[in-house]
Amino acid sequence: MERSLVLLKPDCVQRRLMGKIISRFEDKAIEIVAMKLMRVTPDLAKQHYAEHVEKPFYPGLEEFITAAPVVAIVAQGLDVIRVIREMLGATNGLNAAPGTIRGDFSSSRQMNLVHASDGAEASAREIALYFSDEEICDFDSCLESWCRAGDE
Ligand code: FUP
Repeated sequence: MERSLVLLKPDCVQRRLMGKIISRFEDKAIEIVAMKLMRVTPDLAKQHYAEHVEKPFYPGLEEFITAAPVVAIVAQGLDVIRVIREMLGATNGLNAAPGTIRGDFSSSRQMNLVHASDGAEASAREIALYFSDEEICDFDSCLESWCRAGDE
């Protein structure tokens, strides 16, 4: 089982798209094991986007990500990091394929609705930034035996 840190960004919250996006993950039988509405502070933004802090677009990115609440989610499933990245589509909504979340709902590079970890190392680092161990509620999913075979 793998975990990914997913953020429904301020544009997703403001546009009332939270339910639609969460439904996509639920429809795919991805488990949600932690979720909260919260505000990203400038300090948290700098930690989250540490690789981008020196880039010219960073000030605008920080302003955007701190401008309204986000929904932080820990998603769990087989190969979930790759699966969710593919469900999101290309970073820029204008380039994202139709059928992907960004392809269907975003027309922007910055306002691309959802963040998801891009690898196992990023996932562990990002989950620790947003959640304490106590906030993660792993549970036995009653759907599991009907969503994949036992040897998958
Ligand atoms: P992603 O991995 O798809 O989240 O995208 P990146 O790590 O490349 O970028 C992080 C965020 O910075 C993206 F959500 C979009 C934003 N960004 C800009 O706002 N302007 C840029 O020129 C590049 C990225």
